[in-house]
Amino acid sequence: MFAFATLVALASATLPRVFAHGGVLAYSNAGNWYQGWAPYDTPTGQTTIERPWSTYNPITDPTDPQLACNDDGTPGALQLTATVEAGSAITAYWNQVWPHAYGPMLTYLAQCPGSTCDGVNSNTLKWFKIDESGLISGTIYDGYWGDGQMIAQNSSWTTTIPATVPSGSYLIRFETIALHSLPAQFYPECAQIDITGGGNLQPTAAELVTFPGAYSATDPGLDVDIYSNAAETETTYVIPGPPLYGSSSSSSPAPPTTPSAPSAPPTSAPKPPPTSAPAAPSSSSIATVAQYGQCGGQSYTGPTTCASGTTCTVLNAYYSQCI
Ligand SMILES: *[C@@H]1O[C@H](CO)[C@@H](O)[C@H](O)[C@H]1NC(C)=O
Ligand SMILES: [Cu+2]
Repeated sequence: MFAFATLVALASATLPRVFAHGGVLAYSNAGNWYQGWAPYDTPTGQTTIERPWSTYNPITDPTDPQLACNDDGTPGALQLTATVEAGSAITAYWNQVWPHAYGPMLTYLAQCPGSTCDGVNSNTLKWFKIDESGLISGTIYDGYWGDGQMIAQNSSWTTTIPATVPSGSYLIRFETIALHSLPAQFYPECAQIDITGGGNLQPTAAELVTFPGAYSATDPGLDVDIYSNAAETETTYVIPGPPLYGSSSSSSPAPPTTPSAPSAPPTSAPKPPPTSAPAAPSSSSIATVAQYGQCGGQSYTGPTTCASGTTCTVLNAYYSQCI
């Protein structure tokens, strides 16, 4: 009997936690809705502005070629391209409800040679960062992050295409990085856009990076143990990647030295009550969650019993974790 229960626990613990991960499923710009690639449907017949991708699992190796666009970079057979006005806002929608509230949000552009990104391998491009949000307030351990804001914004992120970007064919790469476990988890996705009405500020050499290449596992913003004692008081976080586009250009006005006040995080939002483990239907169905695994949160239906020595702790309404 004991052996059987142990077996059940092991089997449950090794099930893929598909619903703890995901990617960008759709985009919107200027009132247009663009359904994204569906990674678990047959590729045949799919037509979308998003580059194909194949799994909800995160990338955890910064040298993985898939870090560029979550695939080998080849466009789909019926690849579309959205026309996007420089200066307009484009929104990427992740799975509802995105589970990871700790880590930065980043958006990059890469211009393709020639008049289309069709057929262009994303690993050959130079990328520049046009948007980033790291630790907005509080501490590394339990502060309000770009990722938390993404969740609060309908699990979506909106980036404005800088009006100064030259017109042309680009890949836009939205990325959320999750720091709740090490190694850090990267969730990048790319879409093809033609930027119109642009300006003439080329990114500087210092602002241009490749994927892979832009990140290293030892970057201070990636090699972060958010559960360390130091993290409980640390309020500074260094966002990985190159300096923001426009920030190092001599021809552009110096950026303000004080960051504009971030929109106030919902500090007074009532904390959800601690997840009370629902009564187990029978004693033989108890599976335990390993340290740093998910054990609760809205719409979570997996095991809620933490491995001995760890406690199920509410991180936010959507995510409780064995710590
Ligand atoms: C929230 O995101 C979903 C897609 O995940 C979208 O269909 C819906 O319109 C969005 N709601 C708002 C208010 O933007
Ligand atoms: Cu996940």
